[in-house]
Amino acid sequence: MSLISIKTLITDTIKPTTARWATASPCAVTMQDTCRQAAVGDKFAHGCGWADDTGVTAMRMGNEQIANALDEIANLLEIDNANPFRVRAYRNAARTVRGLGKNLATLVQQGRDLKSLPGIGRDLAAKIEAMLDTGHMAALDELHKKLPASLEDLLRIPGMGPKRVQTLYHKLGIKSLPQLERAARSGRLRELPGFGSKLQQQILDAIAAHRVAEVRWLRAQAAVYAEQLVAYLKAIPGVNEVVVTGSYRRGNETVGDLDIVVTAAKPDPVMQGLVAYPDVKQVVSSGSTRSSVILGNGLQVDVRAVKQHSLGAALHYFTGSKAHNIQIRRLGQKRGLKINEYGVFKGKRLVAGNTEQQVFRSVGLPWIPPELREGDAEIDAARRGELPKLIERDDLKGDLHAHTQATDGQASIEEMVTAAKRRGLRYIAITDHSRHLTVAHGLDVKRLLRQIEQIDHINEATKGITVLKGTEVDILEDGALDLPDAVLARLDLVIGAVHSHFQLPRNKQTERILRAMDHRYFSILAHPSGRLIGARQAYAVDMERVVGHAAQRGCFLELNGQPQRLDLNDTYCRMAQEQGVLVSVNSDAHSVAGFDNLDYGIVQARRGWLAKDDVLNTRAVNTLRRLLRQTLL
Ligand code: DGT
Ligand code: CA
Ligand code: CA
Repeated sequence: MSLISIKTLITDTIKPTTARWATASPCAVTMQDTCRQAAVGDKFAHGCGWADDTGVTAMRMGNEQIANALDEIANLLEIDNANPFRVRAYRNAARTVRGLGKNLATLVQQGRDLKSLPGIGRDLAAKIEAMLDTGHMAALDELHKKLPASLEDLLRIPGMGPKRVQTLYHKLGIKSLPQLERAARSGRLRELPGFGSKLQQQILDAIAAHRVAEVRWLRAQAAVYAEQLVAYLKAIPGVNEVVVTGSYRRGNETVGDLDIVVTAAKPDPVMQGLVAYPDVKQVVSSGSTRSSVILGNGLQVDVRAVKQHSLGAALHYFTGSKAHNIQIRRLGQKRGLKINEYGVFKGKRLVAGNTEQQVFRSVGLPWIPPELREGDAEIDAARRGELPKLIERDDLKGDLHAHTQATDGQASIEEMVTAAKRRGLRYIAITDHSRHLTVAHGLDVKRLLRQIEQIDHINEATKGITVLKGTEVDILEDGALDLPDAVLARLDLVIGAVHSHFQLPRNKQTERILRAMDHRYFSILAHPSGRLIGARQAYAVDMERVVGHAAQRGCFLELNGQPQRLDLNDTYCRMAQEQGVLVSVNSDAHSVAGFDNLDYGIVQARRGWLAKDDVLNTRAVNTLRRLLRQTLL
């Protein structure tokens, strides 16, 4: 298992169905510069922020950092045996902050009273404002003094929530991973309530995996930090371009570090500005044109300053992938060209390097989108003139997967519909959970019928967007659906989802899913592999059969845009495309901010070579309705 930072796992291991990154960053950096400008503009309006001891610019706390601090307080309080109501208050506040469609700092600046937000009283409002002001939350600093820092390492172990850490700490005095490992080996854990031998083995496995694991970050998680640093670097006098390259620009699901290319009149102020960035915890190396630092959360950042005439070559080189670069360099060699991060050279003469287009043109290729640069098939496709025209966010006409307060969402139907409309969507399907998923307060027949009626009323009163009636119905162990036909018949679409029995043998799991797909009202298979990146493996399933069956039966597969799911992965997207199965790029939003997931879903679809026509929800609503009707058996 790859290890995502501590903060991801804390809440997901407790309740994987409400993946914490579902509503990750309220303004994610996407590949489009326009979006980046807009997002950064909203987030970094001047005049407020951390003490600016660099003289370069002031920086601001994002919602994500505040939510992380609130969650951390909740975890530490719980470990500290605090009153459960207090713990819950912090956790609810973190949820509110994370699901908020707007930047908190901006709200405060506009004079909004934070107490008007759900779950935020006077005390929490003051704490949040203090954090916006100083970068710290005193309550968290105090807990850090009171409890050993190594306790937080224990939370990284899958299956280990604050409650279990509390038991370990108070009953056995365990406060670090080595102590935990010793206790697990000696069998002492089994004496504790809630610690069976299965969990004991799980802990040993996780500790072993942890030792060799490479620390990686969800791309969406790194985006928050990338955006802030980009805005900071852009404000340094003399700086022109600041681009995050590497796996981040290629849109990988996870990133090992951030690789930033900067062009500037002179490199010195860039290097000095970087090491003076308030969130730098450690300077790994600092040179005249390249430096590496580690941020407060442990994320490494490599920054290179290059001359303007090398920008294209540097972008190409540092975007990678390594495999792609090697192939391009070989093509260059065949033409007597040397290609490196400074440019394309014929002998000593620089022949290209200003733009990426020039670099590609020098080896006879059109520009290749970063998401395709994995050294698989993109160079052949480019040579043959067969690069796909990749889907873009604006191609999406609607979203077919969203939750409301009726189950585990945070907003009402009306709020979700308004937010979807504001995002430029022409339709949105409300797909709350079904009764089997009790942790999410799933809808039974009666409640779903009431929701159907409610949606009819909302549709009558709403212009510019159509609300579709749906469900995310549990696929039961035997492949039956969790709601009766009589109610499914009244919906516009039925999304089937596996939320239980992840451990079935491969053949059984596959048969279970195929049987569900054969249900007469089945429309879309949700998050087909069931993985949670960094926290849970995909269940064993024959995805080739699933895709083949979808093609035969005539139903659709979801690409779930939650940053921790991104499920379908890129390979399965291509498999679906080859079989002619339309993919639905969905947000699975649990709050108004959750529509950001569409951006992440689109990046993943692009990595899967999908074009507009390969995606179901690029269709206008009437065509969509026709396609959905065709899935009925
Ligand atoms: P990551 O950080 O593990 O998520 O993945 P990348 O792709 O961002 O890898 P990283 O940070 O090691 O390097 C950034 C880019 O720099 C990489 O995608 C391609 C380029 N690069 C790094 N090392 C080499 C190399 O040895 N040869 C070539 N041709 N390119 C390299
Ligand atoms: Ca990297
Ligand atoms: Ca790097």
